[in-house]
Amino acid sequence: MNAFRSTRRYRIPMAGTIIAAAALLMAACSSPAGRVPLEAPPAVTIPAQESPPQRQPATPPVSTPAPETVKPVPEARATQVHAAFAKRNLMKHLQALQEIADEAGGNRASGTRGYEASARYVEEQLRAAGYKPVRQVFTYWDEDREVDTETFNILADTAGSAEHTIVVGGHLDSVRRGPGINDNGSGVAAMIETARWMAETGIQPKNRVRFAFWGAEEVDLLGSQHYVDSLSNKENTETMLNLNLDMVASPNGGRFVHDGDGSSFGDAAPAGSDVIERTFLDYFAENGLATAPAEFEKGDSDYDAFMKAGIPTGGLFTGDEDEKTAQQVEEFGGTENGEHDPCYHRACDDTSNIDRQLLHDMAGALGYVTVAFAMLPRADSE
Ligand code: DTR
Ligand code: ZN
Ligand code: ZN
Repeated sequence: MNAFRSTRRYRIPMAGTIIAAAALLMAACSSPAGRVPLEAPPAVTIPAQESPPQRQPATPPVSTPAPETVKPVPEARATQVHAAFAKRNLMKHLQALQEIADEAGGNRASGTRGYEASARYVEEQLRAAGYKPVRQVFTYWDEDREVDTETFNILADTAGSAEHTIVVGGHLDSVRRGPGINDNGSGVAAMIETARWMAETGIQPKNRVRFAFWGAEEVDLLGSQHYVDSLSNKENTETMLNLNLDMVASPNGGRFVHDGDGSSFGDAAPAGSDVIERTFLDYFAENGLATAPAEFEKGDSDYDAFMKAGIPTGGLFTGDEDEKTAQQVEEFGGTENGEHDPCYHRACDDTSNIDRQLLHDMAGALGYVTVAFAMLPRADSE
């Protein structure tokens, strides 16, 4: 699989090019007629309530000469956020998830006591920060064991307008073969710390941020699909965007940002995904950190359900079993021809399988982009 192309993509963010696209994103998700894509939209027919809205696939965005991004809030500029996350204890969450797996037979897979204990840990962390997490239960047929299995997502909301909801998602379950510390304890740790950081800074989000810890991703992306399928048409159009975090601390990894504008892979991510990508790129450029685009591959992670539903999507990834190219070594360091994560889906995906610097870089990016969208619209945007 060639999930991403390693192209250096430093870019100095442009002052004064900010808000038009983001404002359209917001207007789109509150429009009574449904989401309005940023590019000239094909006609969209919203069917009856029983089935999820079937949108026309977004037209591949044409390249824009002056990229629009979402401006940072003044008190949360990219370098400040990076510095703030460098001091946050992300590893403690990974150590806790490791202990949970150790006590539960070596994994945290959906439907097991390792998953239940992982969920309780996440819920405690969220409650201690003032959130009120809820479980969204669903069942699925476990083909290996030939049993109906019950599992759940965990959802926790900030204050802010529900008409412009930002879903920050990452899967909480591991495979049965290992503890899943990079895949996806790393994404979970970044989400918990973003939630805690937002609560601690006292920031008042204008738009609701919903932190979503998905179940059964490793079965077949089931939790995120269940969530999207459960949205009414109104809730669908009120979902401003999805940010996906799945594997963000690969030991031989890179800083991969999903190709929302289709400039690298020509994929048709829903209109608005370009703004998300550029906002992530601003964070990395401001911090002098190299990135490379990651392809949105169907069926690869929890962004899939959102994309199929026409919801703008973006996210971060640091690589799985693919091998590192010479160019990626130039950009990110590491070992040429080594797997980005040699312990992918293995028992050795433990706390030693983590690039801590990468974890902090990516968690800061999540914090920055989440808050940038949560604070829209900004009167002082220029
Ligand atoms: N679905 C992930 C691994 C994975 C493969 N490609 C991507 C791209 C973006 C994020 C994650 C992934 C897993 O959980 O195994
Ligand atoms: Zn996995
Ligand atoms: Zn994963």
